[in-house]
Amino acid sequence: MKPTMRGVMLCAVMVSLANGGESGKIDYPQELSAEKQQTLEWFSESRFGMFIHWGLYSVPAGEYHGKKVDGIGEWIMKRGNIPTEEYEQFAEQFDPVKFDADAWVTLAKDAGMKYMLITTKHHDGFCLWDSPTTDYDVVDRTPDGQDVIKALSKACKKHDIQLCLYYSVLDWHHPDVSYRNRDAKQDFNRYVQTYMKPQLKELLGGEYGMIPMIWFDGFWEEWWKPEMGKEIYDYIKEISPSTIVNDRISSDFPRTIIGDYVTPEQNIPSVPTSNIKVGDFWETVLTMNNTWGYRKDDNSWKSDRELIRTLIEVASRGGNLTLNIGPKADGTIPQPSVDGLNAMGRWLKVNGEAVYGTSHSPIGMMPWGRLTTKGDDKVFLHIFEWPRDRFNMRLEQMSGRKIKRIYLLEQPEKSLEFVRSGMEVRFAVPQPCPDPIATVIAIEFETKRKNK
Ligand code: H79
Repeated sequence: MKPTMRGVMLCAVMVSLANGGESGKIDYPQELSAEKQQTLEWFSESRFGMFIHWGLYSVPAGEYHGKKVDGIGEWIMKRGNIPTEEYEQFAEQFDPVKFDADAWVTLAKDAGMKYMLITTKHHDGFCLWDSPTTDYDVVDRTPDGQDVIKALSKACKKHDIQLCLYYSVLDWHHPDVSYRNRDAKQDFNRYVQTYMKPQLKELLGGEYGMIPMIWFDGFWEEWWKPEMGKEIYDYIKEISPSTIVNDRISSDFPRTIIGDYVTPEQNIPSVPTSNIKVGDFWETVLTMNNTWGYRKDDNSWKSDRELIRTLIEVASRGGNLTLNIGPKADGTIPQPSVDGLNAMGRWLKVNGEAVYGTSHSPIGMMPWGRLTTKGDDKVFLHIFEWPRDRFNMRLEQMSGRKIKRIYLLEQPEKSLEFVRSGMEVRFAVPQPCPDPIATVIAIEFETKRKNK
């Protein structure tokens, strides 16, 4: 599916991740099944979801033996060079007495999110579900012993949120692939056949409900070969035909794209919006501060304005935003994350129509804000710079059709008067600015099929 196009886009935005294997491209023409098409449609309409990084790294929270370990919190095992036996002991302190799956899901729902994406197993190899393939999991090793994925799958079902799963290919704990014991006894293929595949079956086979998307990460180690990526992609098609798979399953990423959607990290694709072809699905994953897994010293929280405008930016380019929280080991969520999400939820309650199920801007970015469209009869203007009196805009490339109505999403019953001359439309806006973060104006056109 347009691998060249995707390759170009990713090279532009993900240079930091560009470290594929040495092997050549594998030709992998993709025919998307009807089931996958349907999931991709759901994915694209949803626009906004929650990422959750939770695991043993939440215990040290950025500090080891009283000393800071720099970098993203979930990498502390490697960056802090913590011996495996010592790292394993964090499990005894992973005691989420305040974990409330319903509360997490409700937080996502109130923020206007449609899905939740959680780390079932991050690079450290610790599993958040009761896996029969290992005892290095939350049920077998922690005091509370609760299957986190099961609890979340129940809560998600109850609140109509889709549960999606993150899975790290690389594993610092598994003896067959861990960088800690590179020796002749290591058997990469044994890990794939007897560990990774059974685990994916446990996760996607039905126990946790239908999982619409799986999000692989940790594709860059030498031992992970393009054939293995293809094998896993095909395997998922077999065990869960509706589940869409992200691009990072390919070890040659981003040069070879296997997968159904593209996942830029900490970055919104910066190519002109007109270069993103409709039908290419992507999702920007983003932190609310500077870490994925909880770090007690990271207080660089994004403002409400930055969060809301980022969501608009992403939607105006036709993508999804999956925004991360890093809960603490006791199951609580840092308050600044909760506050930011609530602010987004309040904005979406008024303006959600201009985000969910929309398409990218027909005219790129404007100095005053961003645009989204819905169907062929609605354009939404997300205004960042509120005009002092009148708003002038050229409608070229949008619609030559008659304007039916112009109104603010926060006051939909009140039409704004407008004057149209040729391709230009002019209208007065109320003062003061209703929402300095972003006020949305809807322009509704006459539909083509009008029987009058
Ligand atoms: O889970 C979060 C991060 O832990 C994970 N992805 C998000 C969602 C992530 N880990 N690393 N990165 C993202 C950045 C990757 C950096 C890399 Fe490299 C540069 C991979 C290959 C080259 C660092 C240097 C790791 C290997 C060499």
